[in-house]
Amino acid sequence: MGFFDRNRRNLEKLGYDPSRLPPGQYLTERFPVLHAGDVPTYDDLSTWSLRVFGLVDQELTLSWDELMAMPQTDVTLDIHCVTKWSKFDTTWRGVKVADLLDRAGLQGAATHLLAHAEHGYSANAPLADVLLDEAIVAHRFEDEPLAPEHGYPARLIVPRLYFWKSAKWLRGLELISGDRPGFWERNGYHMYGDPWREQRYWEHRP
Ligand SMILES: Nc1nc2c(c(=O)[nH]1)N[C@H]1C(S)=C(S)[C@@H](COP(=O)(O)O)O[C@H]1N2
Ligand SMILES: [Mo]
Repeated sequence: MGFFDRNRRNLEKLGYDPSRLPPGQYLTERFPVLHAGDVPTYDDLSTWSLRVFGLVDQELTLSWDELMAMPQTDVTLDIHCVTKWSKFDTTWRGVKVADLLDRAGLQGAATHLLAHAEHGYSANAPLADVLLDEAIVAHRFEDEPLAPEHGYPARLIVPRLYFWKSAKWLRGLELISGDRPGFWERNGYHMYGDPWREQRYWEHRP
C-alpha cells in the first residue's frame, strides 16, 4: 500500500471522517509554505492599503485601521493545496469579502473577482464563491497575526477551492465581468479549481 492509501486509512484512526479528504490529497499536520517570488516585508502598516475596484459604485482604498474597524468574523476550514497536501480545521479571522463588496457597492454586471497581491500575483474566482460567509480577508491564523510567509499582513481566504486562490499579501479586489485568468491560471492551473472534482490543471493544455 502506498503513501496516499496509508495516509487516507490513517484518517479514521486520527478521528477524522475520511470523506473530508478530497480525491488525490493527503492530510498533513504541518503548514507547508508555497508561493512564487519573495516574501514581502512591511515595516509600517500605515503605508498598507487594500483597494476594492472595478465594477463597484465607489472605489475603496482602505487603510489597515479602516479594515480593522470593520466587523470581524472567525472561520474554520479545511485547506487543500493543488500539490496534494490538505490541512484540516484551520482557523482564521478577518473581514468578509461580502462586507467589503457591500461597502463599495457591487455592480450587477460583476461576475468574478480577481484578487491582486504584492509582486503581481493574482487569482480569479466566481463571485458566488467569494460571497460565501467563509470568504474573508484574513489577518489572523490560529489566533495570531499571519506569519510573513503565510501572507502577513492580510491574505484572501477562498473556501472550498484549491488554496492557490487564497492570495497571500493581498492588496486589491477587482470586480470584473466575465472570467479572467490569474497568475497560476495563466500557467496551466484550472480556472475554477474544485478539489472535489480534482480540477488541478487545464484539461486541454496547449
Ligand atoms: N501572493 C501569493 N499568494 C499565494 C501564492 C503565491 O505564489 N503568491 N501561492 C498560492 C498557493 S499555490 C498556495 S498552495 C497557497 C499556500 O499558502 P501557504 O504558503 O500559506 O500554505 O498560497 C497561495 N497564495
Ligand atoms: Mo498551491
